[in-house]
Amino acid sequence: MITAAGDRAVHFHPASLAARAALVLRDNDTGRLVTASPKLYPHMWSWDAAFISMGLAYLDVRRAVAELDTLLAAQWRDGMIPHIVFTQDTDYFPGPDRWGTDAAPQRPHGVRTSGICQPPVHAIAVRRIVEIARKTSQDDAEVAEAFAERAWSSLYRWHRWIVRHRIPDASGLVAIVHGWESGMDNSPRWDEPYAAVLPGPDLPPYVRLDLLQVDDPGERPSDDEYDRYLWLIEQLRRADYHPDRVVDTSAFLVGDVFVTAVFALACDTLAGLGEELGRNGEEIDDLRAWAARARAAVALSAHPETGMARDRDIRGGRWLSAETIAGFSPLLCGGLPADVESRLMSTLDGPAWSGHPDLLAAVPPSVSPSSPDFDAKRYWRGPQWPVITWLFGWAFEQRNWPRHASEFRAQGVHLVSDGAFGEYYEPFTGKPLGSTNQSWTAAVVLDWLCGV
Ligand code: 9WN
Repeated sequence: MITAAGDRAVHFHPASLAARAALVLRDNDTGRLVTASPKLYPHMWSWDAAFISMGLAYLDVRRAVAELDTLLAAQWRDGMIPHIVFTQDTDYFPGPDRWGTDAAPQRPHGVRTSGICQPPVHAIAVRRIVEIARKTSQDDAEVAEAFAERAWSSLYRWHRWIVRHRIPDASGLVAIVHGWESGMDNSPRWDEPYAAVLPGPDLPPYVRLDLLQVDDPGERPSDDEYDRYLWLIEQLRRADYHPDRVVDTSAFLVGDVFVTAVFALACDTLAGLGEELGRNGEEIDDLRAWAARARAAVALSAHPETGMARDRDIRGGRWLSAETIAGFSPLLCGGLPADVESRLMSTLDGPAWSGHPDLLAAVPPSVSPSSPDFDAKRYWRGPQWPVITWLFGWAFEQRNWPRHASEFRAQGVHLVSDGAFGEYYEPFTGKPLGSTNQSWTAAVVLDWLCGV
């Protein structure tokens, strides 16, 4: 097992950093799946698994494919890909009993899962695995293409589930029913909608286990936030995880611009893959139409001058405008007028974001240091997240902005060069926070360093 470095005086050479990243993935591999991290997250998370599989592809394409096969085997019968696939480990709360998904009629058989979802990045991972495999050998290319062929319909059903069940209002944004579905759990984006979530007196008691795994509870969400997270699970259980009943009854219902932008990217990516594989034209047309609608919804949410995208509190009937990384979602998927888009890119490069003079690495923090909501070490309220840097860099590549893509890659590598594979980083000191040896951090490091 590798021990975390995390000393900023230590800078690993790229080859040693890549070797350490490979060891992190190997150490976190249970055989059936790679856990999101060794202790804090001892299960499979949906969007982590997508990034992890991409990193695994540099080590062993068959193992990469097996990772996504494990995730897809847990797909619910209605098409939803659940946010956690549980192992037998009991050190994480809330575990499967608290989720109570065993009673949901559309749950998958033979595996226990949570009952919500996460950002739909999976098609992007499949695309990347195919690209990586094609550069390694004919045999790897065949394995990856055969996988893409068999995974395609599952991913199409996943995207169709989102369209059928999660675009509930005229904003056209993909809605989430729990902050965990955004992947950015305690972001200030959710402060207003969470203020309206009032845990009932019948919230069953619970004990947090996450705080046992971090050095400082100030790196994790507060107890007050946890009560709300748990109360929403209670509401989902009471709706039997029925997708429409959940949307009708959850106290939290927010159109998420980041998830919507990722959805637009993923629909286009899946459509492109489908064209290559000779898939049914109607399904490809659906994906293209869903991508166009999602892109338009993100653009429509944006402030007309700054281009900053805004989430929509659907329950509260208002736009939300916290200054977070999600505001830059239109740069992921496009759709803004050219002048507004270039203003938005200048803001991202500027002193309130990646160009802040005190940052150790010039990549955007999760919240602007000039925002009153900024907290340098608390989870999604300020720290820099390598995986988010990777996603923006990848999108910039797709959008044909190679200079930005390579700057994000170089600065991302600088951020993680201490070799600790932090879940997230304190932006001024570069201290690794949350979990170390976090699998998706190792995976994106492999892509940055070995990328084709
Ligand atoms: C809740 C696993 C996951 C990531 C999320 C991140 C965090 C879980 C938690 O860890 O969420 O799903 O317990 O805090 O916010 O993006 O997928 O790495």
